[in-house]
Amino acid sequence: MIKVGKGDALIIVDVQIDFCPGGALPVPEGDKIVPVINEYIRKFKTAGALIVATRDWHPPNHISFRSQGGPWPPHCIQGTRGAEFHPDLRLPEGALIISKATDPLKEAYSGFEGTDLTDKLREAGAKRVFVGGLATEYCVKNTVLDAVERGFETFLLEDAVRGIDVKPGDVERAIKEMLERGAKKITLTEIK
Ligand code: VGL
Ligand code: ZN
Repeated sequence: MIKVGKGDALIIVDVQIDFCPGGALPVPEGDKIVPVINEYIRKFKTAGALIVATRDWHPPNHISFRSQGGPWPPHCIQGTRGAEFHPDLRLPEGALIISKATDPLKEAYSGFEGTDLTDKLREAGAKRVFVGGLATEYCVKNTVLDAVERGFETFLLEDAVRGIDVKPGDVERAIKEMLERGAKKITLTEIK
């Protein structure tokens, strides 16, 4: 069991309408993690931990879009409905929202890239971070690896992530890589 408290941060990655079924870049079963994440939120909130939600927040001409030669259909365009958090996600008051990949010329899968997330976590006194969300092998993976690199003890929320698996095996390989690099995996029942 792990007892959460101050000094911990929950990082919810890109639980947005466009990444859920029916959205512009749907992650299969992406919406299934929402009730699980809500339970994590409840536990972390009760424990006085910091709660962070990242969001993919692209300009309409973002470099990752096919129209610009990138790999993805247009998604999570700033101010559109698809860029909103999933309507059932219960982000508490005081949650820190981190917008990323806002530069038209730069892809940024990690919540740390081009944002002040590191400073915000340090200011809050966070030593451990717990990361879940969408998609496992893109934004979750890059956020987890950056957290490890920055010296945070980093946990992957195994039951609160889903991936795209563009190539079958991508998700499995991503999880393996995160664990090899020092992240640990954990599920809701192990959290007190
Ligand atoms: C993501 C693909 C493109 C993600 C963002 O949030 O994992 N994936 N943009
Ligand atoms: Zn994106």
